[in-house]
Amino acid sequence: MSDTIFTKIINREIPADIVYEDEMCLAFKDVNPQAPVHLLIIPKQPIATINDIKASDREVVGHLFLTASNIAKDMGFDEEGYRVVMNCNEAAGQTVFHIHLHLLAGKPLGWPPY
Ligand code: IU
Repeated sequence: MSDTIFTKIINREIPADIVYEDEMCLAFKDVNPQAPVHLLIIPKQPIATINDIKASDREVVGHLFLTASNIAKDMGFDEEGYRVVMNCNEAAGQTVFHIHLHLLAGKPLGWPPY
């Protein structure tokens, strides 16, 4: 797949407010937050959409969820609650084609999300 803006963030070619990084993933603040806390958790390995996840990616994809859980706990949202969501393709609202978990917290979140 071609690089997206998220590869540029990983490579520090453009700035982002990075809150966590390890060998597999990066978490940073969304530039257009939809909640008081709105982070994006992305794999360093680019995968365009959920449709492109392979069995061999299960460790990295699982790691995104574990990272979301750890960040939410560190920020104290594990009791109150938070939302983790990943959009797939345009109709679901995906605009950047490098998979990312949205971590939203800090206010009551409505359901369904439309
Ligand atoms: P989506 O699920 O693909 O719609 O989410 C993409 C998110 O990336 C969206 O919430 C944007 O606000 C966010 N974002 C960003 O944080 N920094 C950027 O440079 C760009 C998009 I482009």
